[in-house]
This record gives sequence, C-alpha cells and structure tokens, in this order.
Amino acid sequence: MHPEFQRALAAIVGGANVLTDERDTAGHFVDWRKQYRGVADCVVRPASTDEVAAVVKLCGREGVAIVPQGGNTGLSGGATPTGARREIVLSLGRMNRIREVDPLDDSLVAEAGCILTNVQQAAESAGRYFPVSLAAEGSCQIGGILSTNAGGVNVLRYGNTRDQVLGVEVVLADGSVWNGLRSLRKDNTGYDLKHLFIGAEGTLGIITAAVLKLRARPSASATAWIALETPAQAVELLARLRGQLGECVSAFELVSRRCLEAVLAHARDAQDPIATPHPWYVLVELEDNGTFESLQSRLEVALSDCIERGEVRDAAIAASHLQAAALWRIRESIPEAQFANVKHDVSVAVSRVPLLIERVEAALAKSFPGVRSYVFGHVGDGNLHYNIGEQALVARRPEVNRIVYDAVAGLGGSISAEHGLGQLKRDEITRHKQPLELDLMRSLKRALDPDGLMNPGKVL
Ligand code: FAD
Ligand code: 2HG
Ligand code: ZN
Repeated sequence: MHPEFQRALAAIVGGANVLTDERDTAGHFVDWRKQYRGVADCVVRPASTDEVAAVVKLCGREGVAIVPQGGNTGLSGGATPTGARREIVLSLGRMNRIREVDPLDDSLVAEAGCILTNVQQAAESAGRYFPVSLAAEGSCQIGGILSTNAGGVNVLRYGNTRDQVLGVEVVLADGSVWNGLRSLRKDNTGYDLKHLFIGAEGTLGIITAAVLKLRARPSASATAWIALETPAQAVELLARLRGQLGECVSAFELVSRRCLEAVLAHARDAQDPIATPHPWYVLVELEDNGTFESLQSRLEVALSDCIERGEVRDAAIAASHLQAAALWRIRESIPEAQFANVKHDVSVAVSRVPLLIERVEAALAKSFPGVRSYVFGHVGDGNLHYNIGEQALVARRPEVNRIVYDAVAGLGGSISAEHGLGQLKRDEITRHKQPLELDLMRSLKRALDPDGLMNPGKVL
C-alpha cells in the first residue's frame, strides 16, 4: 500500500484501525466457507458515519475500491475482496452503538456494526421483539443482514429483513451521507429509496445505520420435530397447520434424513429426536400470547389429528425450553455439518417444492449417480438449501449448478432466495434476469456509483 494513502487513512480512523499485518487481515480476506480469497491494501475500521464518509471520499480521490464487511458470515463471497484491482476492506464492526430504542414508535436505531443478537437483546430489554433470526446471529451484523436482505427462520410470519426496516443512513459513493433515518410507517413521497440499498450487497453505498421495526413479544412458544414420508407431506402439513392454528406458525423448517445424520456425526451432543429413522423431518415453531402449556396442547391436538389421518409419521413435541433449544441446535448445526459442497439457495412457490426436489434428484441420478444431496431449508417460504456432494464435487460446480438452476427456472423460481449473489452467482444472474431488468440494474449502478468503486465484481 502507498505509505501516503495509509497515512491519510490513519488520519481519519487512527493508525490502530488501519490493519496491514497479515495476522490481522487474513480473516477479512477469506469468506466463512473458505471458498473465496482475495487481497486488499488493508482493512479499515471506522467508528462513525463521518469517518466512513471521509474514507469513501479519500478512496474516490485515489481510485481505490471499497469492500464493505460486516460479520463476514455471508455465503456468496460478497464481503471478500476479489484482488482484481486496488481495494480496501471497510469493516463496520466498531460502529456498534444502539442509538435509540423507542417503545412508543416500536422502533430501534442501530448502527451497521451491531451484532444481530445484541439488537435482539436490546429489543427484549425494552419488552419488544426483533424477529430476524438465523444461525449466524451471534456474528452477523445489521449492515450485513440489510445488505443481503437476509431471511432466516422467521420469514414465514414476519417477512425478510427488508420488512423490518423503517429507515436507513447510507454513505454514497461520492462520500455524501443520505440521512434516511425516519421511523415513519407510512410515506408515499415518491420512490422508496431505502429499498435500493437493502439487498444491494454493498454495491450502491455503505449502510451506516438503520431504523428497525420492533414487534410485540409473544409470551409463549411451542416447538415440535415431525417425521414425514415425503416433502409433499411437509407442504400439506404447513397448509393444514396454518388453517388450524393461523398466523402463530412462525417457523417451518424442512430437514432431510441425510442432513440429520450429518449433524449427528458432527455434533457429539446431538441426539436423534425420534428413535426410528424417517426420510424427512419438519421443525415447526408456534409463537403466541397465553401460556406455554396452552400453546403446546394446541400443537399436540393438531399433530395427533395428522398422525391419525396418516399425514405425519411421528412427532416429538418439546416439553421444555431446553428441549426446544436442543431441536433448534440440530437445525442450526446443519450448515457446519455439511460445510464444503456445491451449495444452492433457491426458492420456488411453496407448492412446487416437492416437484423441485423430484426433478433435481432425477437429474442428479442421471448425471452424478450415487451423489449425496443435503436438502434442508425454510420450506414455509419455498426456500431450499440444496447442497450437493462433497468438497471433490466443487470442481464440477458448473455442471451441478446447471441441473439445479434449470429445474428452478423450469418452475419459475429464483436462484438466490436469501444469500444474495456476491461473487458466487454474479455471472449466473445474467441468464436468469430479463434483459430489461439487467439494463435497469446496470443503469442504477452507473447512476449511484459512476466510477465503480463500491464492492466491484459483486452482483453485476
Ligand atoms: P457480511 O458477510 O460481512 O457481508 C455480506 C454482504 O453485505 C457483502 O456483500 C458485504 O459487502 C455487504 N455488507 C456488509 N455490511 C455492509 C454495510 N454496512 N453496508 C453495505 N454493504 C455491507 N442467511 C440467511 O439469509 N438466512 C439464514 O438462515 C442464514 N443462516 C446462516 C447460517 C450460518 C451458520 C452462516 C455462516 C450464514 C448464514 N446466513 C444466512 C448467511 C449470512 O449470515 C447472512 O447473509 C448475513 O446477512 C450476513 O451478515 P454479515 O454481517 O456477516 O455480512
Ligand atoms: C441456513 O438456513 C443458512 O441454515 C445456511 O441459510 C444454508 O448452509 C447452508 O446452505
Ligand atoms: Zn437459510
């Protein structure tokens, strides 16, 4: 790195917050799954919006690109430098203040570097609820979940991260600051600009803070691990439970037997919740007001009806919060238990999930006989993580992708449901968007980032 550039960065954020030593930078130059590595001049750790703006202006003058990074738990290589040009990694972790919690507005203002669990806890301390929840919540940050429009396990009831945001503060590519930190529930004054930056993966600007929507905290939850014969039964069960229990069905996660076995092999304390093996499982959670006992008994009644009708093979209902946590641990351990393979994060209409699995399995059996697939995900949102094979298959990723993406396209689905495009799907996206959509996306990028300095090589 040019010493003058380093000195200028240090003058903005302090010398200790310009990391150049390999021991300090290494973790920032590789993604969580160690599939992408890149180098950058340094890692810069600003502590305020003004510092972010000053760094962006300096980088603009020097023609150095900026890779924003939150908790670095993204699964598409979006927060990893590409090494294709001069870049810095802008790590937002020091911007970790919760600026305000307002129980009357039901809102919370968090800086981009706040870790998701800290925001959940701040909401809880105010007697409220922030519903975004995912296995990486102890590390991922508000800027990261907004920039990827993360999903997670509660989308079924509460929507994606996008649906939890009332306002944002963004540093634009020219270093100007857009203060959109409004907590209005209604605002139809033209284009809703915050949505441009949510899900943009850092390619249009740097999110420095957000006004988040809080919810009423349900007083009880009930959790069950349900054994099924087929994915079609899962989809039918969801419709039946929603019909019977309504909106209190907050999570509905599909897990294949192979995923469960991977977790049992990986996590020593994990136990099979049901004594005999079954091909498919669903982890369901209800949240509502009232007592744990009453919610649990509503779930029990609904499930025993299903068992009697032969729609469900078996079910284990958690008798305590401890047991519920053990069931969730199984689900949340799946990403680590099947770490290196060909990953897919796809969505189709919920009713088409069984057909997607059927078509992909048939095509895999033809082209890759004997290959193992690890299928799990947020089936209540039509979102599957269709992870295939072992590390050795990664070299044949394009062929495996073709099988999954053709099946998804044939069913009118999306090749990126919740993890974003990053580097992983940047090229692929041109096959899946209409030319007009791509033109609009490129025009937007050019308008907001004419010099291409914001996270280049990602998304487009
Ligand atoms: P990073 O990985 O640091 O960055 C992600 C993207 O956002 C990058 O493009 C980066 O440049 C950009 N970015 C980061 N901060 C900013 C900012 N302040 N301004 C502008 N751009 C920024 N995802 C789901 O959707 N659902 C899940 O259920 C889920 N489960 C996961 C489980 C595990 C075990 C792991 C490891 C990941 C999981 N993920 C899941 C993926 C990941 O946690 C999410 O994508 C998360 O939103 C990333 O947050 P982060 O702070 O780590 O962002
Ligand atoms: C999850 O739902 C995450 O657990 C990770 O989105 C998915 O590991 C994966 O493929
Ligand atoms: Zn997921």
